[in-house]
Amino acid sequence: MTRKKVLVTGGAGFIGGNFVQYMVNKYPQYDIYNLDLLTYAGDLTKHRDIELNDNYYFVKADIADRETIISIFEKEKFNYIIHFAAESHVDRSITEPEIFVRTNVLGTQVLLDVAKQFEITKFVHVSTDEVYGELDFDPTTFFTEETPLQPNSPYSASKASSDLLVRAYHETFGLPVNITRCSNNYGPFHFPEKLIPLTISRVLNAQKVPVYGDGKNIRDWLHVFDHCTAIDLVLHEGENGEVYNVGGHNERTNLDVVKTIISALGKSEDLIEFVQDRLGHDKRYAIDSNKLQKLGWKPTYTFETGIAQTIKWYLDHKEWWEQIISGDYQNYFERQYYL
Ligand code: NAD
Ligand code: TDX
Repeated sequence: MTRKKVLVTGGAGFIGGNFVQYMVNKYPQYDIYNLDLLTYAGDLTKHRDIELNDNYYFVKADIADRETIISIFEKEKFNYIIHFAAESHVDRSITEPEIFVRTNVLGTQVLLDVAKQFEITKFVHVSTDEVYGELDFDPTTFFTEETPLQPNSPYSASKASSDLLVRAYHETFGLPVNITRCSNNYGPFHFPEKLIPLTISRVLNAQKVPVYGDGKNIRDWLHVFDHCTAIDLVLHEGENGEVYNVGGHNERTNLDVVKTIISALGKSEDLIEFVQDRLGHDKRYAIDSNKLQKLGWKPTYTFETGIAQTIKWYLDHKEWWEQIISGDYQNYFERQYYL
């Protein structure tokens, strides 16, 4: 059997990084190319266990740099592209929207063009439930693949724009694409600017945990491993042109999440500090993933098992997150929170 070449963009980040490790280990018959610009969110130390594997390669490149991307595709004949690379943090999109348009919209368009030019056999675009906007607090309502796109933040608007381009390349050029839209991920190697790793790292350092507004906003939490199995399934079984929602049915208020972590670490709730709300803060996300379940996907983690595994991972990997929060991150944190 001929070996397949798989290009993973953003494989030095949180979800892309977990996906690269999952694929390198699961498919020794595939060559996995991790293409990443190594922005503040990218880090290669997470790949120490696989970097010497015969089927793992790293390429440093900017997805928005057309010439470089074309030259990489001229050298390697990729079969599949799994596109994770993005600016991913909502708060940063509120203060610096421009880079979100450049990376998430223009970068995706460059990749679509080369995917078309070099006739790849599948392009999986990893998107987010945030493109659907927000739900109210009625627990019987969910985002389906038919929910209209109504993004509220510059981040989600840039992701929705990229989704529309992916759809258009399928409709216009017949490019074999899928779009996945998942809920909030958590798990190993999550960058500590996001709620769960921010809370774990700050509680472990006996520092205040900033909760936006009244803490009643709801997110639907999906363990990153379950997200990886979903993308693997869509890559191999997804019907071209289709969108698949990925979600865990694990809705929690932000305050519940923070209190669960504080209690698991045996610390006091006095660490909670309510701070000014995020601008345009979406109230609630909740995913209906029936379509993907019909394709054969089943999550393995509940929120309880997943959060316990994640807290243990952060306890066992202090050196990883300490190296991250000791650098440039400090300046970001002070600008963002004034705590
Ligand atoms: P992340 O911020 O942890 O990682 C992003 C990666 O992309 C980094 O390694 C970064 O260096 C790289 N990158 C940024 N700009 C680049 C460029 N111009 N060229 C090449 N590489 C570049 O993000 P994440 O949380 O792992 O999210 C991955 C994808 O999943 C994103 O597309 C995001 O929109 C989507 N998503 C994330 C979540 C979540 O909960 N984290 C939920 C839904 C969807
Ligand atoms: O300090 C904080 N305090 C707080 O209350 C931070 C960072 C967040 N929050 C709240 C805001 C959200 O309601 O916690 C919730 C989760 O926030 P984030 O971790 O920033 O995630 P969110 O904005 O929901 O977006 C995430 O999920 C969807 C990812 O960052 C996106 O990339 C993904 O598309």
